[in-house]
Amino acid sequence: MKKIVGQIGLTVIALLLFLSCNSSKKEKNIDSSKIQVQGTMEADLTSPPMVPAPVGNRTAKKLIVNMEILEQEGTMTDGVKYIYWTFGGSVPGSFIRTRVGDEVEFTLSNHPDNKLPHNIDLHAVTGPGGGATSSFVAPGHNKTFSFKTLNPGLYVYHCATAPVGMHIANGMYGLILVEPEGGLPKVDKEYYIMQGDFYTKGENGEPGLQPFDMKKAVEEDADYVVFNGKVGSLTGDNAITANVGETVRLYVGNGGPNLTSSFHVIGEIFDNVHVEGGSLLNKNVQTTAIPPGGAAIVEFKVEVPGTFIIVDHAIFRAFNKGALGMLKVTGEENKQLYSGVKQEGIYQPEGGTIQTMPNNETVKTEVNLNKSLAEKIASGKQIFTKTCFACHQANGEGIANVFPPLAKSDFLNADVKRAIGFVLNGKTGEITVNGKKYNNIMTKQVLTDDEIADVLTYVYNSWGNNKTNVTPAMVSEVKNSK
Ligand code: HEC
Ligand SMILES: [Cu+2]
Repeated sequence: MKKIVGQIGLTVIALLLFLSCNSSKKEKNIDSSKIQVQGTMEADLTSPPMVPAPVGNRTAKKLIVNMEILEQEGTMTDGVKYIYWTFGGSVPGSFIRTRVGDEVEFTLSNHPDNKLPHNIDLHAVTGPGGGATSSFVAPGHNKTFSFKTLNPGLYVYHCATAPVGMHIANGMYGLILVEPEGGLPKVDKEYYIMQGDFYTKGENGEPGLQPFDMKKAVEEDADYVVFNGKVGSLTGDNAITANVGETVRLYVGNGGPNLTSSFHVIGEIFDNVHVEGGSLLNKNVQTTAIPPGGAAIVEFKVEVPGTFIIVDHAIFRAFNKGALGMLKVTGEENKQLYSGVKQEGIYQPEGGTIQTMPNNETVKTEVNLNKSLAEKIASGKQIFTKTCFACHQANGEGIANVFPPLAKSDFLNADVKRAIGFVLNGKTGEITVNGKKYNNIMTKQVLTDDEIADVLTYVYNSWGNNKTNVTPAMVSEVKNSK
């Protein structure tokens, strides 16, 4: 009797073990090394911010990838040139899209005009060096090797030729996506973004062809931190786009070489993040950390129109070193989800009242309209140091490539109505100030007509400008003319 009970017990335990093994097998993937390939196809490679068409539910194939290494001069930012080393002529390099079980036959060609040998280490490869030793190739040669994609996910690839840090710092990185069996869920828009840090002999913005600076790279003292290889690769006309109601998926990588990205889209929450580019799904994420040599897939639905700023939330990198992009969403407003400004008031801590702003001449608040020029300048200076100086700086010099100067500004001095319009309504889009292009965002300033008149009078009467005396009447004229 005892023996029988014991046997039943053992059988139950065995059964349980079998079941639990089986269910964990199901959650994981089938042994991808056993997936048979059917047929051959050539991979379609794309340069950023585009990605190739989804793999969907195609069967595993022998996938031919031809990648060419090009060392070429490019533009880091206006007036600043840099010699980039690239996989496929872009930074980051061409996007490679595969599925689990593919047999990738990879040919790396080193253009005869190049000066150096290179290779490739793909983090999607299971094998020594991720392919680095098998792909080491001198200028004017090519090398072919093959590998089977065993793990689904988003992976970084990079050059691993000594000095490795220098090859990466010059732009030799990109992403390879390995889709799971059956593909990823369908979305409306997909884009490719990769962050990188750059080290130049000259300081940020110093014009001319800037050579790589090894000392700064070792010290991790980046002059530029950018998306897709240069300042402005995703701003203005280069912004990525979507329509209200669409789902957006960003394949985000970080080439480094040094700095971890705190990837964030201002005004959006990531509905899904494939953490570290793997299979773990996190939901409702504000900022996701992406280390050098790492990646993440972020997904969100865009519900309201507007320009959504993409940043490394280590925020000086965004506003001072270039890590700033834009997603422009067009479509119908949805006031229920986002109202915009509902009411503008003057907040008076003492009285505790909120007054509506004087919108036209008929509503007169207690404003001294008979201020002398000196009084206006003094009041304007106070307003300037509260609101404008954060961007245009206390001395009106602005910040190179980001915030235009107000000091000796030809743009300012040419047209006072236009300047009033900027302060009233804010400004986006390209403008040229003193021969330099700017394409950034000036936020709408919440000021009364009187305050705008004073602050602009201060600006016009400082730093070598043309001494225009701006009156509240001029401000309300511009306001009412639109
Ligand atoms: C959040 C940063 C920011 C603040 C605050 C800001 N500006 Fe600007 N301003 C900019 C940017 C950026 C531009 C260029 C816009 C573009 O690229 O389209 C600009 C452009 C201008 C220009 C025209 C270009 C030039 O250099 O002559 C004027 C004039 C100006 N701002 C005045 C002001 C005044 C006055 C204030 C304060 C009341 C102010 N700005 C506050 C960022 C700012
Ligand atoms: Cu290289």
